[in-house]
Amino acid sequence: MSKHPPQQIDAIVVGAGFAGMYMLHKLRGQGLSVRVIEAGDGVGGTWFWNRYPGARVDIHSMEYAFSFDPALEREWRWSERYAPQAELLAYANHVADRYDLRRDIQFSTRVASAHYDESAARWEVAADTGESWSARWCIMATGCLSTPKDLDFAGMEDFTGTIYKTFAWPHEGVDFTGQRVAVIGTGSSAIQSIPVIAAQAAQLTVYQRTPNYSVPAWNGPISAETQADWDANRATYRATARQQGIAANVDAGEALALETPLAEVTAEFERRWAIGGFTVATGFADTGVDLAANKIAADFVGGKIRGIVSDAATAEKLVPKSYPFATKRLCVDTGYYATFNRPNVALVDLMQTSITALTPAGIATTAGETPFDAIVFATGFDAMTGTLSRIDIRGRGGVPLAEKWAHGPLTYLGLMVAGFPNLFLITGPGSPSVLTNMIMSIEQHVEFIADAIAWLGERQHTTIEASAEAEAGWVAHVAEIADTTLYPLANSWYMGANVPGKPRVFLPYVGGFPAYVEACEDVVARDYAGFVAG
Ligand code: N01
Repeated sequence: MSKHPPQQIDAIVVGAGFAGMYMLHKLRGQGLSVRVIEAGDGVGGTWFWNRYPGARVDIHSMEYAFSFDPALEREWRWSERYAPQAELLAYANHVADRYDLRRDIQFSTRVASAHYDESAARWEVAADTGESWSARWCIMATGCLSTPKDLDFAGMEDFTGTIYKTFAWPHEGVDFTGQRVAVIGTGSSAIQSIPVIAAQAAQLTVYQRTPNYSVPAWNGPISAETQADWDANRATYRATARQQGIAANVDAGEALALETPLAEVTAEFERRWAIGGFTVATGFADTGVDLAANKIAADFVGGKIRGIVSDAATAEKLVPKSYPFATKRLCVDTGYYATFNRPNVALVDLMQTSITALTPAGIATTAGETPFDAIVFATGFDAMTGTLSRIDIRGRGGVPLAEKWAHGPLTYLGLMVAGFPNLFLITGPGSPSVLTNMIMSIEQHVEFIADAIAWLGERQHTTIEASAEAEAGWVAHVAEIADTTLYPLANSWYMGANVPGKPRVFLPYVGGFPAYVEACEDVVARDYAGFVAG
């Protein structure tokens, strides 16, 4: 319980990543008093925490930047096609400075609870520091991948070397020179860090449970011509990106692979492989919805892996076979597969041997024990719901959000939850979020929320809430669309399948960014249809 009376404010925002920073800027611009509460001691969210070697964005940097202020866009210069973590964090700090955000952000403070007081129509929010706030609006800008999965390996405390976690990397960096290093996991974090660690360590052993599809980034400096082209055509690129959903260059093809001669399909995949990034997955409209079409893409990428990795047995282990192409998050890499050609790199297939425990010296599997100086966990996140379910959030009647979401998240547009008035989620489950350029989705959500609050203010309303019917309709729609795709066939974090006991529900909205924006605009045009204002 708080020792002091709660601080009275208009809006509390949880998290000072890109979502929380822009939310603060917008609401302050509308004259509201706002407090942002952030667990870390700096801004940047994802890019504050994930400082592992090789960490970088996998959407083009110029698109992975705010678009709300043309002056901000003009003055910031990215050095590489895919900016490294340090530069992304510098950008976040630049935004915080430029808009004087820090004076309303409280760092090193973790929100523990948020309870709705029905009689006052306010949120009572308490932090682990003992402080508390009372706010009309409570906005969760907590990120989609911000709570790591619990590490459940036996003997964690027995290991006498050093344990590192990609999602909580030491700020001073790590020098692996001369060390025997293990990496557990082969998701995006591992796939980015493995080539960099391999170049430094004496020996690197990768423990892979499920191989991932990865496509080349072809990262490099941004040329003067590219920069000039972007500067001249910024508005067009931004508009194209909003249509494509992910990024301007994904160039979503409308042709069906199954109705196109195989030689043409292969040529198109080759063309896209040479461009790199997500464009490899978006060439044909049936790749994500038809198993036979998907197999063509899978065979193409499998062929690339076999072509890059010299040892046939290792290549075979690296080729995914248990799920359709791109139904687990596609990775974008720099030299990942080629890293397995290095003499100091070994691959352990956890489908053939499993980890039994960490030992004082290293890792024991059913095949024996291997000594290590360091073990890197790149084991992923309790995605999209993990952070929200760890905060004690209670709505009308004291109902806990975790209880309401026991069988999977229920939201209207991924923005609000019935029974939780004035609580907004930025890029929440049921919104496109992780299937898009996150910055683009963040801007759209922040602007929706700010506009809704302004609209309510103009009408002297003090509350807004999703109706139970609208919520049920949206949840059914999200599930229905997911079922038209191949996504549910993979044991992915999109499905909650990476966390034992988590309900198996497709978490983001897969209908596409343009369709989602249209749905939001339609709701607004119909005076916030599906929401109840009071
Ligand atoms: O996490 P992941 P991540 N024993 O869940 C394995 C974004 N991101 O941090 O697949 C053995 O993808 C697990 O195996 P399996 C991006 O959206 C973006 O890498 O469950 N292995 C898997 O291989 C991404 O998708 C960027 O069988 C275990 C790995 O650990 C998301 O964040 C960069 C295990 C976890 O992979 C998460 O990526 C980085 C166990 N007990 C991340 N538990 C960019 O923008 C888990 N694994 C570039």
